[in-house]
Amino acid sequence: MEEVIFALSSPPPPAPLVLLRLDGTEATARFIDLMVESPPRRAEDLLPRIPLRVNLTWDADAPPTPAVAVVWKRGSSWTGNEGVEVALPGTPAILDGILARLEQVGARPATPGEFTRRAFLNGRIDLSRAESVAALIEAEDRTAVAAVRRVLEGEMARQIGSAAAKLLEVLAMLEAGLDFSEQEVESPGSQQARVLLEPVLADLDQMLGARSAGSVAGAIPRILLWGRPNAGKSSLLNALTGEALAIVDAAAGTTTDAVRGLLMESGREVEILDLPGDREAQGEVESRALERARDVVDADDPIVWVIDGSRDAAEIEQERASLPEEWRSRVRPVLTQCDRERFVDPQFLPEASRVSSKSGEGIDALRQHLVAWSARSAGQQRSDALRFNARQWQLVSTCRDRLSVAIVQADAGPELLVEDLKDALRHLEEVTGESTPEDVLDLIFSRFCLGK
Ligand SMILES: Nc1nc2c(ncn2[C@@H]2O[C@H](COP(=O)(O)OP(=O)(O)OP(=O)(O)O)[C@@H](O)[C@H]2O)c(=O)[nH]1
Ligand SMILES: [Mg+2]
Repeated sequence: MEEVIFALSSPPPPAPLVLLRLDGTEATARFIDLMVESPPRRAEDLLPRIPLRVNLTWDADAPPTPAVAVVWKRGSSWTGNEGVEVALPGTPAILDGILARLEQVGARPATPGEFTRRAFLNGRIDLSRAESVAALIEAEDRTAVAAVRRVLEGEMARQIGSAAAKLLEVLAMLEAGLDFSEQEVESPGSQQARVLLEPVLADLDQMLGARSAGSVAGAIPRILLWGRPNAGKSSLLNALTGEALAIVDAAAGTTTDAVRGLLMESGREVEILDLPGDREAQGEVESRALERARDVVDADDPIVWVIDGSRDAAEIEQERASLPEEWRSRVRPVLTQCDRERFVDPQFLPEASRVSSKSGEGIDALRQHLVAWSARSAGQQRSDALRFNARQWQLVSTCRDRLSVAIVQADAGPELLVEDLKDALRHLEEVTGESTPEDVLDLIFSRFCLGK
């Protein structure tokens, strides 16, 4: 039994016409209560989905108000509940009377987002779609609308769902192995689990890699740090974020996995990704790491080309010539280590920022530049990418990180692996609302406007 709620889901009156929505188990009966004097008086007279002209008489003394109503049976409305949509004149005095009458007969005003929440609870839409309803309302341009549409059409839910299903499959196998270890049910060994989990990790990386910045509320743009081994990329990440996120070492090839950081500047956030140095891979693990890094740079996020400015100008020139042609429009050179005695001539590469991660010189200015740059660079214009909002991005990214740890530690035994995987899965399921805690739902739906 769902309480009957109501709200105007059109811009506020005065207006020539407004749309009043009723939703809940006895929505039709409450609507009939608005028709004191005029037929039809019984719910059976209202045919579902067929627009019906009626006169609303909320008060015996007031003149009847002409309206057009559409009744939805349980299971066929947008929320999945019984519902009525009424188009009526948006005259404030009339509306006040009608809404007051609805309250008298036992309906109550909806809270912001309550219709969408009901649709979610009834399984009509997943959480990523529910959130995109809010994003659609806030969308500022056609690109944003196109991106939101793809989420509304369920693409995000499909991709997340498919990754979750694969994790669940591995979990089920591992758990069967644990439960029946005496009964000789074969449990996938760590090697096999790894083989099954690697593609899931790749899928998540791809989802995170395909994510682009945009004007959709909450989306975070991303910048990549790219360059030769030992250029000073990890040091730069640490200096820009003010945190010791990445390991720094004089040995070339220190960074083997992407390290994420968050830049914050005048209320805007940008994700910054430190990648392994560009080099010939030695060994299988390294070659996989480099392959993954190249996939990330092949997406169209802006790239900071980090250069050790103490190197020979001719060598740097050569490196520039070897950068892929397609990158040209999204590469920004940064000469680092400017505290060193030997440093390239100021005339050389004039468009490059000159910074030192060691002394901090130029770091604040670079941070400001990067945040401003990310807001107007290429990734922004794409409409074909899925866009995660900040909440979704954080969840998928955490899941990805947990999964990556799980894969590395797979040898430590199935019990630990099961725990890691469950943790990863929980984050993923929160994106679509499979396992979203009540207070998070409250927070999400409270961001909606009234009548949605
Ligand atoms: N003097 C000076 N040394 C720096 C600076 N930035 C980095 N270094 C040194 O350069 C070396 C390499 O730095 P990293 O930040 O690890 O370089 P990286 O590009 O991340 O290297 P890989 O991860 O191996 O590709 C370390 O010994 C750092 O201490 C700087 O601004 N000034
Ligand atoms: Mg590094």
